[in-house]
Amino acid sequence: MTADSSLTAPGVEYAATASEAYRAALAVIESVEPRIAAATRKELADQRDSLKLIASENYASPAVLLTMGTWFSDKYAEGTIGHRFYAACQNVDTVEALAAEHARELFGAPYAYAQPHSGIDANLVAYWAILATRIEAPGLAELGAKNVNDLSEQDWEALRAKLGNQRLLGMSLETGGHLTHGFRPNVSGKMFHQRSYGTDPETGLIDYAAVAAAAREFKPLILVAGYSAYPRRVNFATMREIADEVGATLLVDMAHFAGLVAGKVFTGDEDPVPHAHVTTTTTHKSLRGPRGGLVLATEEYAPAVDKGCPMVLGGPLSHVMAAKAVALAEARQPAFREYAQAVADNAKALADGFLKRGARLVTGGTDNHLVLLDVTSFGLTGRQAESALLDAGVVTNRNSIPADPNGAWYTSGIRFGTPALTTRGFGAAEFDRVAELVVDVLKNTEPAAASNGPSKAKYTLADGVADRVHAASAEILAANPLYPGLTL
Ligand code: DSN
Repeated sequence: MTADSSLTAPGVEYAATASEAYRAALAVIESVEPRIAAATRKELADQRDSLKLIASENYASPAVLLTMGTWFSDKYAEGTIGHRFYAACQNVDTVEALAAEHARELFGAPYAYAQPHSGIDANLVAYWAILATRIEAPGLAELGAKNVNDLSEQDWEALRAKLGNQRLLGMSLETGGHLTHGFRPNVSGKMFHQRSYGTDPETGLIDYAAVAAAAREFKPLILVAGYSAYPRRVNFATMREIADEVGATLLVDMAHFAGLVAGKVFTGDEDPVPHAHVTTTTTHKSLRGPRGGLVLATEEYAPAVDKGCPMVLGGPLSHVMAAKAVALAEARQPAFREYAQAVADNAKALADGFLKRGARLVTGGTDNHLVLLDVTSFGLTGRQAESALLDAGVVTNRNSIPADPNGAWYTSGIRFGTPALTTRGFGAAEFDRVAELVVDVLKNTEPAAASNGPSKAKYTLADGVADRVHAASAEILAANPLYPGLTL
């Protein structure tokens, strides 16, 4: 397999080798549990046959996927590189060091920690590292302890009293923030006194003056920037100014747009890494790697982040760290920059395709990888729209919109993302066609009646529409195959 294992590369030299590898793997699995082999085959067929528009999903390369299926999965390696609580971790050390090196080089970060299993783990590591650096370190000095392991139960008691009063300011879930940014039912909303900033009700955009005013009043220890459903870029230099003014640590969660940072679409004030004290991400969204997390930090926060295990994490997933190293190596190739730019260009084409067909978009458009469509203009809830689209082979997810009249379960929005279909080779023309197909489905969907008015969940999709959309998308999908040349 060459470095150029881009999924859309013509010639697909890797395909024959990858096909052999997967056929062999499935034969082995089949001999033990044939239903799992069958489900694995079916999952590929289903992914090949649908328009995957979930903004947080992608298609990792065969190199990344194959890296996860090895005996690194069998190894325990709690601890850090060169300092493990288990014997025989020399190869895990190699893997983790390479993942961290690629991450540092790719993002220009002084320090990278590749152990988090997910984005939520990465954020928990970051929160505890910030607390440890900001709160525990002075405490440790006062107590004459070298590190947290030296603390007595009484010392911990004293520190817990200080920890429990810490404040966190993050973007609200309904305006695009993430659960882990202080949402009440999440541990982040329980371990901190939290407050949220939203977006301007007219424009839907982050109002930096309002964020600054909230920060001045609330005086958070941690200011969180980053989002899961905000279709715009963020000025991280301004966020850092706000954090500095109130003495907060700036944590940026770039899980959604890490690929656009890696691909140098977001640079300068839009690149979080030079501005944030700590940056977290997942590796499987626009970054196109394995499912997992990553933390980047300044020298100041690095020692505490490095203690993610045992503070928050147990044994690292060495096979996934290996796949992170492979994915990050791919993201350092020039082709990844072209991919990242195409992701952003395609989101714009999708947004324009919706707008010219009369749909309403939160913020009126996009300049990142996602588009948030307000489906109330079609008389639908997000739940109805999501289900009707799925009937037609269009895979999306419902999402709240600011001041959502339908709440967080039914919602009023559909979130679309371009990372996955861009990996398949879709361009602006294909995304315009996708917009046309989506609007066709939504215009032909009606809420069903319930005993007390229109249902928020049930709907009817006019006859023939699902077949029509399936047929149209089958043509575009066939022209842009997933894992071209890969046969099972
Ligand atoms: N579940 C991810 C998303 O869809 O945005 C975030 O955790």
